[in-house]
Amino acid sequence: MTQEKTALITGITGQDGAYLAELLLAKGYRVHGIKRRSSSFNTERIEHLYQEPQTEDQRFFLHYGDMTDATNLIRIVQETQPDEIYNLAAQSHVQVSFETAEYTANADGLGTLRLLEAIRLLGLAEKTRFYQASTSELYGKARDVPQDETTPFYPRSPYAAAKLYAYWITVNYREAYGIHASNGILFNHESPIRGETFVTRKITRAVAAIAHGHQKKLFLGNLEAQRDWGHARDYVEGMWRMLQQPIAGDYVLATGETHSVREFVERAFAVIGTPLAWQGTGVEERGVDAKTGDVLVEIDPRYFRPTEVDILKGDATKAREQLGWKATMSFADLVTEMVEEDLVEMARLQTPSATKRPEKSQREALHAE
Ligand code: NDP
Ligand code: GDR
Repeated sequence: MTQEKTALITGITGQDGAYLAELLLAKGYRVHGIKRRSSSFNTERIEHLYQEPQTEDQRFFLHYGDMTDATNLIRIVQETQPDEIYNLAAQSHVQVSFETAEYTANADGLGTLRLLEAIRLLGLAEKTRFYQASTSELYGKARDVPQDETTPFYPRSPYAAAKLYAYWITVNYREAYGIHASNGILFNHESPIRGETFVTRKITRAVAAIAHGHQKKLFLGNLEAQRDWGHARDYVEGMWRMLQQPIAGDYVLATGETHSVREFVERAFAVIGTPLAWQGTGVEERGVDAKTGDVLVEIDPRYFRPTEVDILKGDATKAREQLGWKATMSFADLVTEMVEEDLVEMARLQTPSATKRPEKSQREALHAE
């Protein structure tokens, strides 16, 4: 166990925030998280970490806040005096960023600046280490494959452009003010608690719903996109390792393998024993059950993006050599874990004591991005 440190996590209610909070609490940290006020529950992923305010030796705290609210962020940083800040909060959906470009720039780009300014203005430049959740989306249309820390960026969405600003302002505050500020350039990482509108979880939930007879078909966009998919639990370990280095830096975290959306779909259906066959081409293409001929997958052009990122494949040599980090979960195991967890969840929702939940999950499936 490390000595007791205080960490502040923005985006604690998200996939990575939940895994990171678990990791830091297990290491003996006091963990403060920023959550947004929401009209419905948004703390499902961290409910198991919640402690009653009366608990002795309280080590987990939540604060209301928003990346677009500078005075709120300054106050929280002042009150918590963190040794480490992990900036994970973001409007993180690439397709949604085309519709909410200005908000995405504000939350993801300027939000990062607000936190760095809070560190500087409060005189914490020497005390507080900073992690920025940078992304493989920065590479966008980069010609070089695999991508590493030296590959030029070419963002392909308002999300990636906002994250580009966040990347460089983090580098700038490191160089200008000596803040221990690092960028983790993380390739896609997934898990059973991945947001339901990202393609992996959308697929695994649909496969589980189809297996339970709650859904007939899955509608997807571009099946040819290739991604380097790892497991989120591995990646939050890498974030922590970056902030334990004597000198700050920028690191790629990736598995080094790439797979298409099509492969992900095929493997997910294989977990429930359904072999897929493909018929037709373009938007008319269909994925059918090779045994029964039932149509299980169709293309919906609404899910095509104005500009797409065709292939991401990372080279994490620097992280392996300097942080001793590597991805531990294979693609096949990742898909299997996600489908199996969604099958369990789907079965749980079917129990009489949880009658309301299937309605909710079906509603969400209908609105999945
Ligand atoms: P999620 O979408 O699961 O979580 C995003 C978090 O940010 C949620 O807690 C969300 O709150 C919060 N948030 C969104 N907007 C604001 C705002 N304006 N103010 C305060 N909080 C806000 O993302 P992940 O956990 O998957 O990713 C974590 C970070 O890493 C993100 O910055 C993402 O862009 C980046 N990233 C993710 C990768 C991945 O593959 N997962 C890869 C590379 C980078 P709420 O719950 O209320 O919505
Ligand atoms: P990505 O993740 O854009 O890589 O961003 P997402 O899962 O949304 O898309 C991956 C690829 O799948 C294609 N696709 C679909 N995507 C969605 N969401 N829904 C569909 O129906 C669908 N059909 C095909 C997409 O076109 C794309 O090519 C994620 C986020 O976590 C970012 O925050 C993070 O920075 C990057 O990963 C690394």
